[in-house]
Amino acid sequence: MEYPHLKIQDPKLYEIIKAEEARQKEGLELIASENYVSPAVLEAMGSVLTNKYSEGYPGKRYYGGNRVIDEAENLAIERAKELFGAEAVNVQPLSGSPANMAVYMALLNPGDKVLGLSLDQGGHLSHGHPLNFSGKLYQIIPYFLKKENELIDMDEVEAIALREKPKMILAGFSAYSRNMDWKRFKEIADKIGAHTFADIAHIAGLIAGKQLESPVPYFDVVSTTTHKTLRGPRGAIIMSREQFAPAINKAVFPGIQGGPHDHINAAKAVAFGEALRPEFRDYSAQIIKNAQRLAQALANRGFRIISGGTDNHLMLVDVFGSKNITGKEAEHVLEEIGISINKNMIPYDTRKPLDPSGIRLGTAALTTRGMKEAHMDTVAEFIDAALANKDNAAELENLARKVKRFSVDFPVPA
Ligand code: DSN
Repeated sequence: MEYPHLKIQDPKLYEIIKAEEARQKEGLELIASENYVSPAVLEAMGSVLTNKYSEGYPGKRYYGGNRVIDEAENLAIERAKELFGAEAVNVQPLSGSPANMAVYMALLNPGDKVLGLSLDQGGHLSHGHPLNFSGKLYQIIPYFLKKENELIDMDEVEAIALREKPKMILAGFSAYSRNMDWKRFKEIADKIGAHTFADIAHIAGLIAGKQLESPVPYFDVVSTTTHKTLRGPRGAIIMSREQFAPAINKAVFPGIQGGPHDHINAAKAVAFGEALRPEFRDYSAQIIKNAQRLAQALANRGFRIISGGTDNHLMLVDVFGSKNITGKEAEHVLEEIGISINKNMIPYDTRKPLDPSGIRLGTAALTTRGMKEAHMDTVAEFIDAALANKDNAAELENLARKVKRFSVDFPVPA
């Protein structure tokens, strides 16, 4: 991409951006929460809509001059409703954690009990980690995966829910590779009169692309970030039943946020428009096919995949148990050869979060670049070879050259 003004006015930052462009082009992005947006999304993000202040909501703003901004925000809302079949949508959350904070504020009082998947088993900081607002302000009752099969144990969720009677049941994850039983979560919540809140940040694109079941028909509230499999700008939205919309809106503004980022909300509208196109279904189907092939290719090379495989775009790999290399070491070695991944705790990990037993891999970004199943075999080969040669600098250099040659054949949208 060209940045003619930056190049002249701020060459230092221009060089930094160009270096990041090169890194993205010449390497393989396997961080499960990342993706590459389209040039149209980038253009909306770089538009003059960033110049506006528009506290409030369409038709009810605290500043003048918002006629055009209202149109952009309404477009984003209408497209999100159509995409997910939601009754009401708030498109203003700046990111996933503030979106989730707004949901807590709308549905609960401080001190209320919430049932959420434990972070070290695939949950998220905002689902109740002790250092996060969620764990500090609310009483979090964690549920865990079944040790034998590393799956959410819905009977255990039900037993805990009946015993603890939480005010809200939270279903969602940042590192779980299997389908969610949304309907069963709702049935459990109904037995105790609890609210249902789904965080679909990781799989929103796969739901929008009609590849995975949606919680929207069952749940009270559903949040998602917009930049992962959904392939939009960094940000989030909150979908809800109409009855919860006033409380959600109040919690987002003035509860947590001030002026919305109108350029980002416009870019969300662009991304939702893209996801409404039929080809987005093919894209999301390909993400899953690629993830399943990558998991299989790694398993064939002796890596243990948590729960034995994946139903979505991501997988957790027990590199310590499989190859005696820690997640931290694996992240470092793979970065040396141009592959970005993140270290990750595996269920019932005996190691620590900053040097855990696992790594997390996702295929949304590589699929955006046009990769198919056969390419996943090559990616698995690179990963395996790098970890096997972690102390062999010459071989790592050789692999880095191969990764670069392979990567540049798959253009990054820009
Ligand atoms: N940081 C995101 C992820 O990697 O899953 C979640 O917030």
